[in-house]
Amino acid sequence: MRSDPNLMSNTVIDPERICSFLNTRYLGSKIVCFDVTESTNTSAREFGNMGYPSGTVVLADRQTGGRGRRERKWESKPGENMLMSVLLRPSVRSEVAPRFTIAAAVGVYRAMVMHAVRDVRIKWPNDIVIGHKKLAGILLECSATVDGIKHLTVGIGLNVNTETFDGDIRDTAVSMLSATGRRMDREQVTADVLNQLEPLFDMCETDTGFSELMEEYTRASAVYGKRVTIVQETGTRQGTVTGFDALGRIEMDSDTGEHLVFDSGDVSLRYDF
Ligand code: BT5
Repeated sequence: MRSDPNLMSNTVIDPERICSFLNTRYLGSKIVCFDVTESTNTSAREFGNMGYPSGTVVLADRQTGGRGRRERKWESKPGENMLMSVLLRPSVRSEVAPRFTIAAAVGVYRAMVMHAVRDVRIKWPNDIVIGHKKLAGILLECSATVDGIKHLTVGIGLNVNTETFDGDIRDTAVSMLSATGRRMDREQVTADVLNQLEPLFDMCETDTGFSELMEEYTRASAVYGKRVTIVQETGTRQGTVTGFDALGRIEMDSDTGEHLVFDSGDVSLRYDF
């Protein structure tokens, strides 16, 4: 255990080094690192229930149960990537919680641009992609009561230094290293993402802030103006993406002439291009 009680780690990830790159007010005020945990999102949620402050960051070198949406798995080889969850206590209604996925996507996007990773786009709602390959995924989980949000967990898995991927994701995943040929400093990248995220999370708390954020999201979108298929449990709908609304939902003009709005919770999106 290190000397600063807010930086809890005796792991391969060095929180003091991450801190030395941070210029945030509250993100990373407490950093908890694990060599291994089931899922940083689960750990962050537990810390949330224990009263840890907004801005607590949980990092792991390896997850035994890393997850995506709807019971899907998040794969990551030890020592190579960023597995991070941020605990937030925003003062917003629970229906605007999906805004924080949008903010996280823009934060990762900006950090990739800073590191000169080319052709990075955001695939609504929660993927950062290069071409059709996935570089990062975001998993937002919300603990809410009837009174509103208790806390949010924003989980981000970013492929940093994986050279080659195996199994199901062999041909569909990409890393900063595989895209650029450059091995990256994982702690620096983590701090760069956090530095970008803080003002973007703040923007989610107001309608004007969020609409500004949405403009940047739309410019970075892989699907804006494109033909896509929305896949729901009840069937599929095809059309052209016309934008994203104040709750972070996707809007499209369907091939059958309807204007449709979809919530990220219910659907997946498939490229038609
Ligand atoms: C996501 O889900 O993309 C959200 C992933 C969030 C992971 C982070 S890691 C830190 C925190 N702790 C957690 O337990 N989770 C968060 P979804 O859209 O459902 O995509 C999942 C799909 O992405 C899988 O079914 C695979 O096809 C693919 N996938 C899994 N691992 C991948 C990887 N490393 N790179 C690219 N694609 C991957």
